[in-house]
Amino acid sequence: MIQMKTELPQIFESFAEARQNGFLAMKKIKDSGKGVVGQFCTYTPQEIFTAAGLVCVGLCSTSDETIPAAEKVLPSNLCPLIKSSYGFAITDKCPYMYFSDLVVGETTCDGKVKMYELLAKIKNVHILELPRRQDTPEAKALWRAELVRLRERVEKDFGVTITDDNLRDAIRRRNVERRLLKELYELSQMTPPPITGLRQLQILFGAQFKFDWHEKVAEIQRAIDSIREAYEAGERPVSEAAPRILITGCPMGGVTEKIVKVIEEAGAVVVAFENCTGAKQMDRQCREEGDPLTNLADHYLQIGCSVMTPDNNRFELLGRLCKQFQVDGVVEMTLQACHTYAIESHSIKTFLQEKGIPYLQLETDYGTADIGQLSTRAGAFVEML
Ligand code: BJ8
Repeated sequence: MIQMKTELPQIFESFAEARQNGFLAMKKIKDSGKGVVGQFCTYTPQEIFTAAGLVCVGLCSTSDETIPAAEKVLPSNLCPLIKSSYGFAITDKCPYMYFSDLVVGETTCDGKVKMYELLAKIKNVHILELPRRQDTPEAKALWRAELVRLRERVEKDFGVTITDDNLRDAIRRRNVERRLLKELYELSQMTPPPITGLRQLQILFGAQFKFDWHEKVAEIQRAIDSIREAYEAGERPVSEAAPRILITGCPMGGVTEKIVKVIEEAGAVVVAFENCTGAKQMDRQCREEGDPLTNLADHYLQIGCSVMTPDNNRFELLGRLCKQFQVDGVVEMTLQACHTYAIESHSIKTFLQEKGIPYLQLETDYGTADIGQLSTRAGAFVEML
């Protein structure tokens, strides 16, 4: 078991509190007359919305609460993220979805693409055509053209003008957030890490639901400072002997924190998240000089994700993080019926085997019935490290 001495200050709330507080913040935002854009994917260039003076919020749902409602329309053997997100939309149970004036999705996996067709019947939806290649001039040109189309759609729907200077300022602000969140998670390069993986995940996830930029960056900075201070004062919430785990795979948060819990209850510590909740979003800075739309297009298209073919950038980041965080093992979380991640898991396993890094794939959904089984598998994995 990880040795908890004293609790670190509660800088970011639990998932439930983060959502709850986010709801209240969203209501205030709407009351102030601001427009809201909901997004589903890390490929969405949120700088276009902030440049327009809008607030953007992630809509990927993380609980099974509305899956029965979604399954009246969608097949049951579909990814829980898609079912849950759609379920929240049709039941009006998610204020973020409810308050979104525009919902932006991309042509990522087939399940999401077809769900968006249904979503468009009840919400104002814009779909970005995401290429599946990242390295060809045609793919780059298509993606840039799609960002031009998004900018025009936002300008039309919200009656605003988005200037290049607005975009540059939005890029600069988002880069500040990226840099700070990266600084925060890189604290776990230390041995032993200064925070548990669960705490790191809570901070990364919670940061999505902070809508005031100044407050957000100040809060992340405070989190960094207090974690450092506690460590320098001798706080060691994690045992030095705990095997160091990196998590890869599908996006995480909400109920899927169960994966982190079973790993850490087995005596290991999660030091890094390569997925969309973690490094994938924060690892690189977007270029600030030059044409902002080209910079955004170049930046976002290079995100490593199993929907790309080939998906070289995911492997590059994964290999780099394994070294940087000196990991003893990698756990991949795949959501049920996520074909792209499930298929790519074979290549990930081979890639890690060649580096001599042990690998475990855990498939799960948004329920809690499999916790016993996950715990047994995580326990056996940690024991052999
Ligand atoms: S950039 S990881 S947020 S696509 S888990 S819905 S792929 S069937 S979420 Fe993702 Fe963007 Fe990639 Fe990140 Fe489909 Fe798989 Fe479900 Fe998924």
